[in-house]
Amino acid sequence: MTTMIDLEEIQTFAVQLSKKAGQAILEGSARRFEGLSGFDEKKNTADLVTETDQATEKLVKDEIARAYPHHKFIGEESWAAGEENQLTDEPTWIIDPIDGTTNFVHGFPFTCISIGFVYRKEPVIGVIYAPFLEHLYHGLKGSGSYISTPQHPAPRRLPLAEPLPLPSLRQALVAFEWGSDRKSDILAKKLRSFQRITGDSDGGVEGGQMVQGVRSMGSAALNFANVAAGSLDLYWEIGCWAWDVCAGIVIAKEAGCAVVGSRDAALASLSSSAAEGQRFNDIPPELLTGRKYVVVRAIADTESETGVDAQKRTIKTFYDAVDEWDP
Ligand code: LIP
Repeated sequence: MTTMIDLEEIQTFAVQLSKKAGQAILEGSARRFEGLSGFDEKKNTADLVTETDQATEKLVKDEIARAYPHHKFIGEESWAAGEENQLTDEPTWIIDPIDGTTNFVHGFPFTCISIGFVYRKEPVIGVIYAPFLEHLYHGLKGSGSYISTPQHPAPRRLPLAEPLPLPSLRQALVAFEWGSDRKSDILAKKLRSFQRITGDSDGGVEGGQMVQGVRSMGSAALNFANVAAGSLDLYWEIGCWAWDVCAGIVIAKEAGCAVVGSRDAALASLSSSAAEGQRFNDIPPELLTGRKYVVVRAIADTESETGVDAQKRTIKTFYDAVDEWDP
C-alpha cells in the first residue's frame, strides 16, 4: 500500500523545526563566546564539529522521531558516529544541523541549519534557516521556493527578480569553496581550476573565463540558496555531502535553477537523448550522494537561446574550464 504523505504539512513542520534549531544555534554560539564550549577537529583543522552541532542534530532528530516515527533520518553527526544509512524509498530526512560550522566557530554569520526531505529517493522539501541573519528559505517540489527575512517577513518567491540572460561566464558571480581537503594533489587541481575560472585569457591565462567575482559563503546550503535567489550565478563544489546540499537542491530547482553532478554525468545529461534518470536537471540518488555539484541560476530566454540551453551552455563551458577529482 502506498502511504500517502502530506508534503505541505511536512514542510510546515520543517520550517517550525528550523526555527527551533536556529534558537539552539544562537544559544550555542553565546556559550561558545562565553568560553563555555569548544570544538573538535574531524578530518583535519579545517573540518570542525562542536557540541552545538551534536546537540542541535539530537534536538532535530528527536523532534522528527516524535512527529514521524516511521521516517528515516540521515544526519551529518549521526553519520559521523557510524549510523551510515543507505537512501531507501522510505520518507527520509537529510539534515545538516550546522552547515558552515567553521563560520559558527569564528562567529561569521553565514551559518545555517539545512533540512532536506527525500521521498522515493527524490529530494522534495528543502528548508534552510540562517539564524544570525534571520533568513529562512523553503521550497516544496512543484510549489516554488521562497525567502523570508526580517525586512520582508512575508515569503517572497525565488528568484527575487525576473531572471536575466547570462551571455557568458564573464558576466557571472560564482561561488566555490576551499573545502577541507587540502592535500597537494587535490589542492593543485583546485588552484588550477580557480585560476581558469578567474583568469583573463586576453592577459595570458590559458582558458581563463574571467568571471566577475568569486564568493565563498563557507556553507554549501547558503551557496545554493543564493543561486536560487539569483544573487549568485553559479556554485560549484566537490567534497561536500548530501546533507549539505539536499535542501538547497530543492530550493534551487524550485527557483528554476539547473543542478548537475559530476562532469561525465552532467555532460551526458546535456544531450536530448539522455536516458531516464540521466535527463538534464534530474536528481537521481547518485547525484544527491555523489559529492560533486554544480548549480546554475534561472536564466532568461533570448531571441537566440532558451534559458535552459543557456544553463546547459554555461555548465559545459564551466566543466571545460575546471579539473575534477574524487573526494
Ligand atoms: C561545509 C560545507 C562547505 C564546505 C565545507 C564544509 P559543514 O559543511 O557546507 O560547502 O566547503 O568544507 O563541509 O562541515 O560546515 O557542515
